[in-house]
Amino acid sequence: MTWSASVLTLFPEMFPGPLGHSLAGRALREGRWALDAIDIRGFATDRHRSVDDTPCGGGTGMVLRPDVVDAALGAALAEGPVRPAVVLTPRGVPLDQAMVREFSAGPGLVLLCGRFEGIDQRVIDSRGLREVSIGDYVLSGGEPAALVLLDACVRLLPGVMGAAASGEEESFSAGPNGGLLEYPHYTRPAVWNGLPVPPVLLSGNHAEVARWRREQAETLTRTRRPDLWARLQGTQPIAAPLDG
Ligand code: 6GU
Repeated sequence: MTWSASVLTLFPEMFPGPLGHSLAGRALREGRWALDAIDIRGFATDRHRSVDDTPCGGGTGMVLRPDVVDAALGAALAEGPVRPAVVLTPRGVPLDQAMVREFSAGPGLVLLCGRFEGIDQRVIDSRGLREVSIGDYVLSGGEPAALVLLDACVRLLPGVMGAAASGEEESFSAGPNGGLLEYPHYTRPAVWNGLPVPPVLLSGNHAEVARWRREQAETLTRTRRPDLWARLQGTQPIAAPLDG
């Protein structure tokens, strides 16, 4: 079975976008995954093709209508095998590599891209949609987040990455780098703009190289990502225990 993504959006022309290029694009053309961008507006029922309405309780902006979104979701979910349905929203659960591995190992995804101020919560709740965010900043819509999530999933599919990079040596994996941030990379020339490659990397001493890379990865993780470092140490970042 082909890993297949259906993306519900008001801007279907944004897809495949960057995923039509490079590794993901080649894999898409080779049929290693499939992408269907579905225009939510195609499920509008009134003569104005309206998809949104004013928020109950007042406030700025517009909210996507539950009837229109539900019809679009129903159409997407009826296709092929049962797939997890995700809504991309800044208030979602933060995306991480464990979630990416879970989605990539499944049959595919149905992705709902938020726009305007939001989506009527009743359709999210009644369809059991998983609310997912890609980080602590605000995008103007869920489309770039959907592209990010799909890229992360697709690169883990069999035959997509090739032999060059096995995916499991990089940051956030349980591979040889142990969930640390990646160490820095260098290539020739040995001196560039007066800047030398760290001599250990030219020493031919594989054990020394491995030790240096581990130290670099640990220092980077400790300084840039104290949250990750604390988790790897089996401790919590400076927060009071709930009890005791
Ligand atoms: Cl998933 N959507 C939007 N609109 N903004 C975000 C996001 C998602 N994740 C982080 N910021």
